[in-house]
Parts: sequence; C-alpha cells; structure tokens
Amino acid sequence: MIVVHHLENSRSQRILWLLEELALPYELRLYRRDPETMLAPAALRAVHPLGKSPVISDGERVVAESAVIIEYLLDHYGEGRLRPAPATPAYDDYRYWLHFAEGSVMPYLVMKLVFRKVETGPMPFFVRPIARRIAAEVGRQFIDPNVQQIVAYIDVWLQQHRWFAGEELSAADIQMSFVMEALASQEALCAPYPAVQAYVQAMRARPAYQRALQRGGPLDLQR
Ligand SMILES: N[C@@H](CCC(=O)N[C@@H](CS)C(=O)NCC(=O)O)C(=O)O
Repeated sequence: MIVVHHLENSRSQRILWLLEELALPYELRLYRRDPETMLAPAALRAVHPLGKSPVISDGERVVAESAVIIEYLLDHYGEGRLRPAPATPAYDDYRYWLHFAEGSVMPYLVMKLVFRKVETGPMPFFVRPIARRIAAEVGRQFIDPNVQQIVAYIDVWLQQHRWFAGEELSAADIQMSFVMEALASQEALCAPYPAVQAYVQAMRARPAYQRALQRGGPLDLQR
C-alpha cells in the first residue's frame, strides 16, 4: 500500500492530486505544522532523515522529493498515463516543466517567504529597522523582479499550450500546481496574466484536484 506522509498545506498536495488522477488506493497520514514556526513536526524525521514533505512509503521503499515521487509512481503504477512518450517534443516539455518548478521557481518563492518573515516577524528593537530595510531591498531588487519575469514567461507559454506539456494534462502540471497556486495567491502579481489565471481555474476544476484537497485539507499559501 502506498502511504503518503502528508504535511498540511504543503507541496505534498501534488502527490495527492497525482494519486487521485491515477485512481490509485493510498493511505494518507496527516502531519500538522507547528503553528508558530510553520515547520514540520519531528515525527516526519522518523520517515525520512530530512523530515520534509512530500515523502511516501511503498512497502519497504521510502521515496522523497516531489518530482522523484511523481516519476516513481508513474514508473510503477502509471501504465503510460500522465506522461508523454519518451523522446517526443511533448516529453521534452514535460521534463522541462517537471524540473522547472523546484529548480527555478520555488527557490524565489521560499526566499520571498523567509524575507517577509524578517520584515514582519519579531526581533530585537535595535536591529529591527536595519533588518527590515535589508529584507525589503532584497525583495524589491532581487526576488520580485525574478518572480515577475517567471509569471510573464509562464503566461506566454500558456497562451500557446493548454497544459504545460501540450494538449493533454501531464504530471508536469501536477508538479507545477503548487507553484501556480502560490503565484495565484498573489492577486496583483497575476492580474495582468489571463492565461495564468485561466490555467489555474482549469486546474482547480478537475474533480481529482478537488478530491485531493478534500482528503489533504485546504491550501492557504498566503500564510
Ligand atoms: N524540493 C522538495 C522540497 C520539500 C519541502 O521543503 N517541503 C516543505 C513543505 S512545502 C516542508 O516539508 N517544510 C517543512 C519544514 O521545512 O519543516 C520537494 O519538492 O519535495
């Protein structure tokens, strides 16, 4: 039996969506974030030393890292679904977006979250003005322009492609889903990009996506 060690409100949502699209049976074990730090509980380290989510177990095998879990599940249970045939243009696009999510977007989104905490979180009063000024400048000069460039780039792609790898939904869409939800949670950022907005609506409309949210709990990426 596939067991998904699911951290609430996290990238693990991708794996639930994939399993629902594939209509595979799975057990969901829910882990709550620490309400103050938002970090995962120590119990996740009993599953994998890094204690991050998603992580799955399948018999004796433990698999971590979203894209690797996706490939593992498709290799073992996909039966050719949700992945274009290898060495085709659609497959090359599939693989690009599968890696783009964690390789090129998530680092900026995590940086944004961390620096926002520096701007708004508690700290000794004598360093506060300097720390906040630095955090704001890093956002303004480095993080925000990169995120804006990425959204514009995705929008151009989605004007020409229904899903990330072409006409058919693929697991690249599932890997990109957390990125798309994180971008969509910033309304002002996405307002000029109708293709991004239409894509997010199409993704959310899929019954399997909704079933995954029902099982795993809601995504609130503004927290
Ligand atoms: N690149 C990894 C990232 C895993 C990751 O950082 N997950 C976050 C959840 S979105 C996490 O477990 N955070 C809790 C913590 O760091 O304590 C993947 O895609 O699986």
